[in-house]
Amino acid sequence: MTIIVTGGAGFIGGNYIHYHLKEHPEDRVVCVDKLTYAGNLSTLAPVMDNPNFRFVKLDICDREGVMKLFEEEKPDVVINFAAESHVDRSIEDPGIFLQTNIIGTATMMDACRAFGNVRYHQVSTDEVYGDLPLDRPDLFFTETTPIHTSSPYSSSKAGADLLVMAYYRTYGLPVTISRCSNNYGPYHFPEKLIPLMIANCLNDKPLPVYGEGKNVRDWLYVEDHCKAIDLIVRKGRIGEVYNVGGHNEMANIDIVKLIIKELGKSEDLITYVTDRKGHDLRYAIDPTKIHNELGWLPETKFADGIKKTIKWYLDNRSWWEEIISGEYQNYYDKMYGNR
Ligand code: NAD
Ligand code: TDX
Repeated sequence: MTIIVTGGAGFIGGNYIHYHLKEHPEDRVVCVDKLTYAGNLSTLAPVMDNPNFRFVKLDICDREGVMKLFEEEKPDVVINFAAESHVDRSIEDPGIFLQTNIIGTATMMDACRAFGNVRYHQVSTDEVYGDLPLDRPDLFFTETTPIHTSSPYSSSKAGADLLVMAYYRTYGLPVTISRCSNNYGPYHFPEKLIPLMIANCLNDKPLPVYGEGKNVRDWLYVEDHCKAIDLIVRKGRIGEVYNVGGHNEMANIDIVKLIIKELGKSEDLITYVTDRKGHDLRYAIDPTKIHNELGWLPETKFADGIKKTIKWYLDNRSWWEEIISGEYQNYYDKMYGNR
């Protein structure tokens, strides 16, 4: 089968492509990516010479280009990872989030409709459910939790999810949606909490913790997310939403302290900075549905996953050093300079 993976030069899409070509070497994988600041071709270097892999530099909002690609490739499946993904950037400038995350999703689904109702999977996020209070550890997001977003990013992802369900109901497009908790692992762009803290620690730079560092995220090793998506695409029920998460909630400050300890640095590096606007307090996924229906369970424990991740950043310094020495430095100065 031929599968179009959008956003494959990014963190999760890139890991997905590596996973898919390893698990299903008989499939043809076509990666569509605009190569924004978050897209890195070096992430795909290990598969560039694979005859079953093709990279196409293309914006998912480019209707003509997308239709032409569908004509050429006649895909059986589309998995849409492409998105503007960073909450802080969405607070600074929401426009591109609406464009890529909503218009891009509609464009990909229109192409799926135009070419015989191609199977479509939308990679969404737990952030569409908003947040949970810190003092109610008994509460979790289920697939029926109401959409209740906080940031321009999560609102754009929620808008996309609503469109996906509308295309299912109105046109019968065969869709599924996965809503995953925070991922970590190799190829994670160093603007996000875990890779940013690893990179800063290694460079003995201050570790900027928002607010008091008490906000809680539910962390999942990226390969476990990739396995869940592959299962949903092959065995999931059409028209359904599946939450993906591994019951691994941690406060930000505890993650930062753990990274400091693993790297043998001092907690004096921790710097508390102005909180994120509208900062979600706690995310926590209830993964019962995907476990009961598809037998999915996370395989990597956080204690092992974080060690593997830190080792990857130590072994692949050139991957992230190149990023933080370029245009990203301007972003960093702007976001953290006067915080
Ligand atoms: P990322 O920012 O690392 O990668 C996004 C990729 O999409 C980049 O390669 C970028 O070049 C590409 N892209 C952006 N705009 C594009 C466009 N208009 N056309 C084509 N390509 C475009 O993001 P990520 O962390 O890998 O997230 C992937 C998906 O998973 C997103 O949809 C995100 O909402 C979702 N998600 C992420 C997490 C997480 O913890 N990172 C958790 C749950 C869900
Ligand atoms: O410098 C920082 N200091 C800090 O305290 C950064 C970058 C983050 N934080 C905090 C904010 C959050 O509480 O760490 C937590 C995690 O922040 P991010 O890595 O920016 O992730 P988050 O906002 O939780 O969103 C992520 O998970 C859901 C992804 O970026 C989204 O794409 C995904 O949908």
